[in-house]
Amino acid sequence: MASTQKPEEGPGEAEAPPNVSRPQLVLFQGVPMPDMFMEDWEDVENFPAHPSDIIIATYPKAGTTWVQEIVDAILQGGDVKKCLRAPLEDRIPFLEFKYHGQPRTALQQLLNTPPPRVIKTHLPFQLLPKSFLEQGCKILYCARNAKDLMVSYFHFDLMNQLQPDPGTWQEYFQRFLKGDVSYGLWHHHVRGWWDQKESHPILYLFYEDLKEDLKREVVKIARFLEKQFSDPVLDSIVHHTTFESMKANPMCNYSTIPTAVFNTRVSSFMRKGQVGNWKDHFTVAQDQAFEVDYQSKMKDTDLRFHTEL
Ligand code: PPS
Repeated sequence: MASTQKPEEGPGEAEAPPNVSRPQLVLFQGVPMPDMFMEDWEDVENFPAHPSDIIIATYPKAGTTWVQEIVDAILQGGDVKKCLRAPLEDRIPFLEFKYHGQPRTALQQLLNTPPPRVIKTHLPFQLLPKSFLEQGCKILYCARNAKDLMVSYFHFDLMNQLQPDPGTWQEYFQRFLKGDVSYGLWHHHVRGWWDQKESHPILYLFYEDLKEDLKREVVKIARFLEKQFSDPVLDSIVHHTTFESMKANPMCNYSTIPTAVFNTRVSSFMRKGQVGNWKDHFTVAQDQAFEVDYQSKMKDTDLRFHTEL
């Protein structure tokens, strides 16, 4: 059926990037990865980290953007106006990001920036360039319960033209549990980082904790980054990083991304921002299948998640 909806005009509409097409997943060391990210992979693998670099690592849709904005606000000394200086993807480049057949602009931007740099990645622990570990870089890992994350990832893959087509919700549900999605099995990702948190300077955060008490978590992140703030400054960081503030902020809501990439007519990046939204999507049968699968994949770990608050 033809749509009668007026196309949305985004600021990036006129500057659509080249080579936007949904990728194939390719297996790299057992992890399914978008094919274009793997072009010239040695450039990522050999990234020369500096000890002052800070990594924000997540499985996709776990709260990356949220932690990025909090970290930037903290590093700007709590002066949240400074966070408006550029879109988030320029303030904190996405290490492995790449368009098909194009130069690695995010990586290049990082190489051109003097340390300390803040870097976003979705890589599982075993694929993180070794120099970050050798240099003892601080790493913030944020995890989110798999049920809400799966719903968020499904909607993201519907709208993001740089992700494989998710198919129907039921098809996606099956694929997610098999790990047949970008970055592979959620279970391996969250466990891989959890198992390393005592061996490296890793602060392991949870989306649900941020949602439960944002101020407490901002203090925790600030302490990890060796910063301290007065109560009013903390309050302004918290206000700046609520879901409502971030959804309305074009410097972190990804509205600057061309609609040829993020088709916001399908779904918005800042979608619901909730814990427990999975209940609106999972059928009873899916919930049962999820739980059986979860027990088998997560039985021998002390890593625990909340699926409601
Ligand atoms: S990405 O594409 O991997 O970088 O996405 P990521 O930022 O990890 O995850 C996007 C989801 O995080 C939600 N979000 C927030 N929730 C609560 N508060 C704040 N401030 C916030 N910022 C981002 C965003 O809405 C996506 O979740 P869903 O469930 O889809 O709404």
